[in-house]
Amino acid sequence: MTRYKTFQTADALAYALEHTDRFAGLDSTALTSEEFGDGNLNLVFRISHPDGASLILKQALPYARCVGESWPLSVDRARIEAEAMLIESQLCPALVPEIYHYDAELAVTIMEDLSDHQILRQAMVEGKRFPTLMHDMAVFLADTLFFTSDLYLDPAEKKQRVAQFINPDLCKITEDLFFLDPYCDHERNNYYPGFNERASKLWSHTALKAEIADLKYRFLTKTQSLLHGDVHAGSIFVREGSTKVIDAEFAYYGPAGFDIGSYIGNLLLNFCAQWGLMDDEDARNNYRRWILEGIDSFWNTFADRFTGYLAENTNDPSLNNLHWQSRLMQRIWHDTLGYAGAEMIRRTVGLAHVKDLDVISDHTRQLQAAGQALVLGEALVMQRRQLDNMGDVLTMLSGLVEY
Ligand code: SR1
Ligand code: MG
Repeated sequence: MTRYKTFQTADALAYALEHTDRFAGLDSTALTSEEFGDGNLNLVFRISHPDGASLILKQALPYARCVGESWPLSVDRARIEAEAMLIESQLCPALVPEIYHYDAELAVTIMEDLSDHQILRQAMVEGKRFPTLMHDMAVFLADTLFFTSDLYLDPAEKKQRVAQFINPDLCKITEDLFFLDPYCDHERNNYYPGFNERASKLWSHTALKAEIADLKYRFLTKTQSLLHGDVHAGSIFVREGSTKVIDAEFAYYGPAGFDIGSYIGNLLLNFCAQWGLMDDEDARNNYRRWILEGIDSFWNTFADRFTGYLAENTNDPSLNNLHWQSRLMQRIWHDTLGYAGAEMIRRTVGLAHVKDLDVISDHTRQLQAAGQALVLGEALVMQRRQLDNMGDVLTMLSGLVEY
């Protein structure tokens, strides 16, 4: 019989005290425990002592928190998250929180408290800039996507990893929310009043639906790399000089471009949302340029690093072929653009929105910003194979959105 039970704040505190030494030597009666998770799926507790020691205890619920018990979910996602984070922390220790303890049965992970950081989405809503963010994310994605793939791993080990990260429940969320709902009149869809006509155009856009089918099929079938699986701006903590990627519960083996595209799609969503977030036109255009230049430098750093790994660390002699490697980079690039576009579309009409657009107070501006996201998203999906480099993307973007 499983020991699983849903934690209350007192359970979380007692469990953390018993299973970590973070509070050793401190008066345990002074510890406090609060549940502050506002994400879609889990309970998240912060246990802290007035002297400054603290930790985060995350517990997976057996259902999707944002919907309720009518949407059951396996708590095996806690195992997947902890095991993926351990691999990520071996590959890029500075870019993920430290894990102190993990319990598969209780679906509990205890990790470093990142309260001195801020969630990237909120920071970008506030118009903040982080000089090392783009470099850090390029390193995180290049290293995790290369060193978990057949380009580096022994084929037998890689196949074992594919099995280790079979994640049907969480993949199903993405398969539905990303690739199905926005393209039909689904009851889960959620769009702003006045956006109905724009949303319904998606449902009959035959050519777009064919491209989305292509992206979904690759998501379903392409076991290229161990993905984080949910690299949106709410899964990244930032502070000056530090970036930490959290929430790897959607991890599975899939197309590398899905992670890269999710990240770029979220940056572009903020780019569009700034239309309604920042009143001062000069400040807004400046911030928008920072985002676009950031995406450019992010991709260049990613591509240089990944290409360097291909040259130096590809173990399979058949894959050690320069012509094929350059074709591979081109395919990852096209996937990246497609998944970035699909992320932008699903965040404007699907179930899970982004705060960037939701908090815009002027309704007209909100509709315009969401409209920009939809137009850009569609263009990225539809034109991805004709966009050879970031310069082409920026030219296309400046033809669609004024900045
Ligand atoms: C029901 S979960 C909704 C969304 O939240 C997660 O972070 C994923 O992005 C998912 O699509
Ligand atoms: Mg999450």
